[in-house]
Amino acid sequence: MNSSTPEHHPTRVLVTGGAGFIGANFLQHMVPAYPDVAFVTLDALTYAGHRRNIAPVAEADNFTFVEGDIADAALVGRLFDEHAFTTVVHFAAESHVDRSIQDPLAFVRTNVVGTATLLEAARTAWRDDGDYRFHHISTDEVFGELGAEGTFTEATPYAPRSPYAASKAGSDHLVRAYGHTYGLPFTLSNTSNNYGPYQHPEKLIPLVILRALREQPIPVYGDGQNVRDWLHVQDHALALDCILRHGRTGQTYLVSAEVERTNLHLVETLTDLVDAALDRPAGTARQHITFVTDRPGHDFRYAVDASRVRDELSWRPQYDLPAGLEQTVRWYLDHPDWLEAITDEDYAAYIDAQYGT
Ligand code: NAD
Ligand code: TDX
Repeated sequence: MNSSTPEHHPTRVLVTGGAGFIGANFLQHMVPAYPDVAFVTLDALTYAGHRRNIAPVAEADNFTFVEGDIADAALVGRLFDEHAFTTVVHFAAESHVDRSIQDPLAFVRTNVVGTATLLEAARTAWRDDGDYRFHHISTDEVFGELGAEGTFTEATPYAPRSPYAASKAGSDHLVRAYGHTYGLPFTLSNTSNNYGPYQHPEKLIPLVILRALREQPIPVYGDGQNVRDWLHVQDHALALDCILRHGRTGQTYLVSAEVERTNLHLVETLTDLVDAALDRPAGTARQHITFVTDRPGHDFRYAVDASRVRDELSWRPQYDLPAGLEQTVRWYLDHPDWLEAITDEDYAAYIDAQYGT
């Protein structure tokens, strides 16, 4: 293993969680961009993963889909043997904070045990001095919450506050421990809230678009003054492409477009965009905004300082928030079949349990 390689040249890449929101956007960028690189995605197709998210790359010669669990050590070991991966890009996770409050152990199993299983397989397979890299995708939520001022940096101490954030923090610690103890060549990124096409409508932005479209109550937790920092998922995919090839081994990169909004401001913007796109009278969807009981332990504010990824790797976001939100609203309105498929009986049961509507 070489822990000081400055550049990495991926050849055979295992992408975990490729049928989910960010993984699918990443594959839709990478598979056509690098036709000589083989991509294998391993995804358990939980409620959050859908084959139709990877339909645009499914037929490509350099793409293979494997249905399975990252915590299945025998399967993961067999895939390493069969494909001789040079690279792992690890997205697979339980990703929704509200679900982690209902069922924390599912998060520990996938996010902690699943990540450890992948790390063990990589450590076992990568015993020579080859050009290898394990890139771990994580979240800014590992740093806890901010007050009205300040930003997270790569030096911010970990202080996770939800079971989701704690399980992601555990996975980050494991990745760094494998780097330190075994010399496993890794990079790690902590990203702010993503938005864009193919996001499951349990998350705020697609949930609001869907419910504005259907003229259903639009739930805003607490007083709507919590702040999130929003990054378009396609900009995230470009940042990951950059970090994977040019990021320094053992380094962490915080990724964000550094665009903060209160939830209420964002929800009002989205409802207005949906009305405009559907030629409805202004204010139609706003009438459905409903303040509901706050999320337990709700983090007040996230804000990320992304200067390292900008300065070291010259990455810049392409979308500003107004253009990104408009494109996103358009995408959901233009994909009624996708919305129909994803809002199945399980989704209805989840919404009923979560919101009672
Ligand atoms: P997602 O929930 O949309 O997708 C997760 C994918 O992982 C799904 O396809 C699911 O089927 C798969 N999966 C879940 N458990 C699995 C298992 N045990 N084995 C194999 N596959 C499994 O999540 P996302 O929003 O695309 O997030 C991807 C990654 O990015 C996660 O690690 C998440 O923590 C991180 N992240 C997300 C955001 C965000 O705003 N969405 C922000 C920062 C970091
Ligand atoms: O119905 C809602 N009403 C509401 O007010 C929902 C679903 C959310 N919210 C609030 C809670 C948050 O302050 O909106 C904000 C965004 O909520 P989510 O979309 O659930 O995202 P968040 O909890 O911020 O976490 C997201 O960003 C970081 C992803 O789900 C994580 O996977 C990622 O790590």
